[in-house]
Amino acid sequence: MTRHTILLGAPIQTGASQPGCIMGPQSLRTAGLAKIIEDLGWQVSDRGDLTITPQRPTPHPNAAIHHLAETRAWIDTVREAALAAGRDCDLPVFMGGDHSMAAGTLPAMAARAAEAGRPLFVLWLDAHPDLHSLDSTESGNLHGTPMAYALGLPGFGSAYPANAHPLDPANVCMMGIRSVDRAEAKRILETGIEVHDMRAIDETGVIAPLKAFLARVAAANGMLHVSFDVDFLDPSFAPAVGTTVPGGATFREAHLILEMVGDSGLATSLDLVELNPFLDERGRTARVLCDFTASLFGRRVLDRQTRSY
Ligand code: 6HN
Ligand code: MN
Ligand code: MN
Ligand code: MN
Repeated sequence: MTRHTILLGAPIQTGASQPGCIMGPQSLRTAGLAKIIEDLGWQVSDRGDLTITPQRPTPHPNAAIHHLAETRAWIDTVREAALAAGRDCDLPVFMGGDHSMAAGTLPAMAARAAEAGRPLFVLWLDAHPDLHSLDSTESGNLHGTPMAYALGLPGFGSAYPANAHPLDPANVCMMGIRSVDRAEAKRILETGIEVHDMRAIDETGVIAPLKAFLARVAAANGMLHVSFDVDFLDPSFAPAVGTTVPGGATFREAHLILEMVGDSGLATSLDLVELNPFLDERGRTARVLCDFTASLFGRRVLDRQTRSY
């Protein structure tokens, strides 16, 4: 039976410090994301881009925070549309937008998994753990908060919507981490989240930890959400992101991860976030993201068309 994916754009940039992520979904479309997935034998529907209405500012005791009202509106809008997309296809692709989008997609996929009576697992590919609460963020950039919120950790008060389906930290695996703030480090220890930072990846490679994680997902009949932040990648070949951190995943490491996830057949949803096309070089980063998405959707080297960057 033909498998079906839905592309859903969430042009959010209010969670980041620099503008540009608003163009992320259009850049992925321009790079040919739909056709690339179609060519792999999938049925693809593009549901277009979500929007929010203008918001009146909401104050917060943490004065660093900006665009709180917009972020809340995006969380509500994304969560509802993501849940619908999750019900309507096998593997929705949520095209950000900055990573605050995941404060909508993660709870939505958790709700979807609960409906299906299956646990949700999350593979988090990012330079950052995004474990800030509204109280702990120093930058005030709300793309640093979605994982803390999705886990149901304290520090959000009623500023973000109540999260009815918190993730189990035991079901989260982070790879690529190399920039962690103090409050985030504390939360990693407290929650016991599995974090493979770049030092660990240098020591063990990506294969062993990823295999072990995928085996856990399979054994639990879990659903698997992959949250892919562009800054997971080394900025030398993926420059289109506002929060570059040196020492990221190589093309080969990232490619292998996405192929292994693709081979497992376990992935049930994907975030592509933080692409800032204003910072790209001739569409290079958008094309790299499309390539990795293709790997997740089943493209293998021998099927692969010659391509140059
Ligand atoms: N992202 N921890 C830093 C902050 O400002 O809170 C960086 C956050 C980056 C967020 O990459 O999605
Ligand atoms: Mn992130
Ligand atoms: Mn429910
Ligand atoms: Mn990041």
